[in-house]
Amino acid sequence: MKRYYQPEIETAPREKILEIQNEKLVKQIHHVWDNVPYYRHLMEERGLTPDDIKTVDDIKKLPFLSKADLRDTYPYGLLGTDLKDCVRIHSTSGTTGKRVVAFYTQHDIDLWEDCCARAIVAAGGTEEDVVQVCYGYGLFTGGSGLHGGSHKVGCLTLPMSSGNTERQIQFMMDLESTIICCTPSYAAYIGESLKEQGFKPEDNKLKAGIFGAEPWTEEMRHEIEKSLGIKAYDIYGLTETSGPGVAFECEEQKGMHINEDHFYAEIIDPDTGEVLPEGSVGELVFTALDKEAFPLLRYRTRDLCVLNRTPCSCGRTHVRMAKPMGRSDDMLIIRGVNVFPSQIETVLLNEGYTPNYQIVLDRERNTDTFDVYVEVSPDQFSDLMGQIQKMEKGLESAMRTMLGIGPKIHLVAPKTITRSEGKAVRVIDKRKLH
Ligand code: ADP
Ligand code: K
Ligand code: ZN
Repeated sequence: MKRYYQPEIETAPREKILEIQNEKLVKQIHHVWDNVPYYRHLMEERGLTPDDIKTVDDIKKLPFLSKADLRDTYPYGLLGTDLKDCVRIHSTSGTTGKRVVAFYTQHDIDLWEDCCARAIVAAGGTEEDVVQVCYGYGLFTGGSGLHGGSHKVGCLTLPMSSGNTERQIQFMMDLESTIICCTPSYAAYIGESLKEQGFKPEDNKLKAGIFGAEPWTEEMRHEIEKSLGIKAYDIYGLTETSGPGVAFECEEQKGMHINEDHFYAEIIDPDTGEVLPEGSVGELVFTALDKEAFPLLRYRTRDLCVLNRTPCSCGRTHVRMAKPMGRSDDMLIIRGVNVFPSQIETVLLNEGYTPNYQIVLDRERNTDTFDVYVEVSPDQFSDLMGQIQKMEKGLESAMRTMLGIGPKIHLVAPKTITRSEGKAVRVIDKRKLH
């Protein structure tokens, strides 16, 4: 079986990867300097010219770009080519504010789809596979990215888009899909729906799933693997750097290989901007080395994670990034304590609950209130009607142990928390309304 989509580059020696990065960076700096006046101005402010950037070690001299720069220059201010050379536009999901738009030339689409093809092959995909893409199609990058990658690998591609779960299941069964691509929250929902329809995990032909676009825990992975009877692979990316496929998991399932021939990664201290030594947890920053239309340099993702350069048994030589634990702006500060929604998910799944929950924050008499609504499963619901209060207390104390702060838990009936077909909405923060 073919293990790599582009073996020569995916398993290239480190020196070779560095050489490619340095060569591409020098070219890219000139491209940006010549074509993006906004960035040229940021460089000039620091007294930099393209001659100051000779290798990736010089990247740290360059200014950062953040989402604020993207909003300030919306829509065309960071364009690196003539609009007539662009063939596609995508937009962020707008999870954390106003949407930003990204542009692609045909070359940019090609390299993006190559990255997604690498992810599909790493998950065991070949031309024998039927790939069901149930990420949203449209402005969102998830659908098109995996769709393009699936074509490149030669898989039979089912462009389902998200939603209409009944039809998803019918096609999955009738057309014998072998690989499914969607958000992990939608995968969990599909798993739940299959069970409700009386299907066992071994009744479907799925062998693998490629899930990303939102944070998900290891516990969630096990849940999905069990309910769908598959191996679940993580995939990471963001619209600004093209879309999913910037990094992807191999069969080791221990971190995602970053496609370093296209993206140079740094980890910085989110407060000071200082580049942190390898192995530190910090904010992930990407430089796109060969994107033409939207050539972001040192883009701050706000995703917190850690890089790992130890060799991987899969033979790929590209650096691995850990599962992002969430964005720096996903972190909730509740009565002074830092809380990530992913910690709550971990506790719930460890304690045998469903991953259907919602966090509601508010303020009462100048104190934050912290409520977590947790759905019980139908089994729990019928056995345990009388024991709800005891369960709520048990969960409150498990949360207190994990978080250092105790939410008020409300167990709610099955099917009362809205399911997500795309990215899940986990937090409702009403505090800002006061
Ligand atoms: P938005 O920023 O509006 O959500 P995108 O669809 O471009 O728009 O989302 C990119 C973001 O999604 C990333 O910055 C990251 O926070 C999150 N993300 C993508 N893939 C993963 C993943 N595998 N694990 C955790 N978070 C992810
Ligand atoms: K085929
Ligand atoms: Zn690997």
